[in-house]
Amino acid sequence: MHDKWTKIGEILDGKKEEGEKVRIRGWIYRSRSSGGILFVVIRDSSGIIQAVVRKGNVPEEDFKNAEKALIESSVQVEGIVKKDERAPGGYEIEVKRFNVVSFAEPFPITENYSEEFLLDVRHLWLRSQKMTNILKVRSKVFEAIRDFMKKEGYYEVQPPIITCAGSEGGATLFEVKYFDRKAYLSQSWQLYGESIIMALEKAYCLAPSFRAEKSRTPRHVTEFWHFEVEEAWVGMEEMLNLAERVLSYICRRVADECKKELSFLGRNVEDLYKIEPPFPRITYDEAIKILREKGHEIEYGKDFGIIEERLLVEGLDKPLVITHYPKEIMAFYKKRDPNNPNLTLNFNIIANELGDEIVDGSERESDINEIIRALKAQGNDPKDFDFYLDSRRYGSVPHSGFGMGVDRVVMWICKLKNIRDAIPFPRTVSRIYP
Ligand code: NSS
Repeated sequence: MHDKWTKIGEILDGKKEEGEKVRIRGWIYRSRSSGGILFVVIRDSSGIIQAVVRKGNVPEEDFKNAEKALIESSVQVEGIVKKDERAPGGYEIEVKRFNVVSFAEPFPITENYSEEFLLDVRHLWLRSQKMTNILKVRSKVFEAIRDFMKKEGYYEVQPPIITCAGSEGGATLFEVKYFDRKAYLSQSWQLYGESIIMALEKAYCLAPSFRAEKSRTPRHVTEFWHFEVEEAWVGMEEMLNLAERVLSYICRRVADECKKELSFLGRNVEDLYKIEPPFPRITYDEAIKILREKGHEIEYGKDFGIIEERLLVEGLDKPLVITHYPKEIMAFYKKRDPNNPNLTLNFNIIANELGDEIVDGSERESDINEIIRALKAQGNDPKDFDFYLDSRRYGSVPHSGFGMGVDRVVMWICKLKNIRDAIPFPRTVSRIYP
């Protein structure tokens, strides 16, 4: 046996000659036998391929072991590459040696499974082709974000996860017993981000955020990955432009580099190449008008939920930007619009097709008294935010930022129905196992 291991994907990509000897290693994906021949489909991280084990072509013990080995047994196989139109992927391996590394017990995931059961055995379901493809796209999304931000000159910063105050309201704060005090899991790096940019000017983080969301919706989890940007000396327009460009870059990178995965998941890559700035753009007031024209009655001043966002993106082939929401429903840090103090200089980006908010951004309020007023109006004690107020006391500058829900972006790109499927081990109100 030669030393080098071949990845199954290399064979499927035609990188091995017909008749070439290869050695692969992986797990049994499925297996059937027919008159002294075993058809064993083997998977590794790069794909699946059929291995044909014929009695008499392999040592007797190898054949017995191959016959005995159940699904998910780990194996090492040596054989000859053959082109075969009928085989899944167009290639198969004529096996010469079949070595079982570890015999698996009967695998609990069979043909008929419920969503709940698959979540109970998530650690095993991750081995499915569906989850493997999603996780590859997810990895590419993170890679794309980091590459884009590096190219644009932003510093990556690691914010704290255990925090003293939240920026997104008390209702969704996870409390942590912290020795003899209370602390909270981070909802957003926002308060820290606004302090950090007084040093770094251009900064971002990729970190988990936590929300004690009781709502059981297909777009909420209690732990999500948050890509947040904060930048000194820029206003809302520039920040919105950055959010559009990074989203477009993510889509292009995934379309360029994950074609096979996207096709498996049923996503047309051409649709991703269309995600080019500028995105269509309306104000909150215009959105209210459109909703009412569509026959959806909504009170002015209410935040949009899933129903409104889905109605608004109907028929669009790019994400929708909604700007200038009413001040009263916005977090304390969003800057008032100088032209209309009832509104803020903020933007949300709603993913087309999906109809979920993937980005929330704004210019930040510069008037410390206005921040204190809004903090109190939203039931906060300004004392808990004193360090944050220092970012306004000591040489503040105009600045803006946004937060992007990365899991929702993955859900959108992979055309998933539930955010849970975008995450290896999703956390929801009812689930922290496995
Ligand atoms: O609450 S946000 O709308 N905004 C913030 O946290 C700001 N402090 C961000 C900033 O300006 N630095 O959350 C931002 C995004 C939102 O648009 C969603 O895409 C996502 O984070 N998000 C979530 N994803 C999954 N599950 C939950 N529960 C969730 N909450 C927000």
